[in-house]
Amino acid sequence: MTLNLGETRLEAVQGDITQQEIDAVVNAANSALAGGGGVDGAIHRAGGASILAECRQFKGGCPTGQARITGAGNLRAKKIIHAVGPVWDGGGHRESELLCSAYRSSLQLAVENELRSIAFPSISTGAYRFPLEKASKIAVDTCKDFCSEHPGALDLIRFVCFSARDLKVYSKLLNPL
Ligand code: AR6
Repeated sequence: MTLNLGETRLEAVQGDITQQEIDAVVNAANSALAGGGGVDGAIHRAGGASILAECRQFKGGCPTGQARITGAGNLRAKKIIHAVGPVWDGGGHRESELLCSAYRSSLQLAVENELRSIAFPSISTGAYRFPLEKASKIAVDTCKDFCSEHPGALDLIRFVCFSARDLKVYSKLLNPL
C-alpha cells in the first residue's frame, strides 16, 4: 500500500528490516543502546560489531522518545537511526507522546543527515507491548505531519511489517479512501 504526500511516498511492506536497501534503517532500540532481541538483535547480528562499538560512544545511551545515528556496518543502508520507544504501561504514562517523539526524532535526524529515504519497524509493538492499532496510527500520523511540515525533505518513508497481520493494519491507515 502506498500513499503519496507531496513529493514523499509513504509505503507499507511485509519484510525484514535488515534487508532494506534504503538510506536510513531505524532500529527499535533500548535506552542503553546496548543491543537486545527483536529488531535490535537482528540489526546488530546482520550489521556486525561496528554498530555496537559506535553505540557505545553515546555515553548515557539515549533517552526514551529520542534517537541517535550510527553507521550501518554490513547492512545495505547508509545509516542506522536507533530510536527508543516507550514500554507500554497501560497508556497513562505518556506512552503515546513518547512514541510520537521517537518517530519525529528519527525523521529529524534523517533530514539533518541528508538521508532521503527511511525504513521504520513498528517501534515498541514487540517486547515493549504497545498495542499495534494505537502504535501504527501514531507512526503514520507523525510521519504525515512531518511531511507537511518538511515538504520535499524525504522521498520515501517505508513501514516494514514483520507479519501479514501488521501489514494489514498499516495498509488500512495508508489507504486514503
Ligand atoms: N524486521 C522487521 N520487524 C521485526 C523484525 C525484523 N527483523 N524483528 C521483529 N520485528 P521489538 P520494541 C517486529 O521487540 O517493542 C529489544 O530487545 C516485531 O514483530 O523489536 O520496540 C530492544 O533491545 C514487532 O512488531 O521492539 C529493546 O529492549 C516490532 O518489530 C526492546 O526489544 C518491534 O518489536 C524494544 O522493544
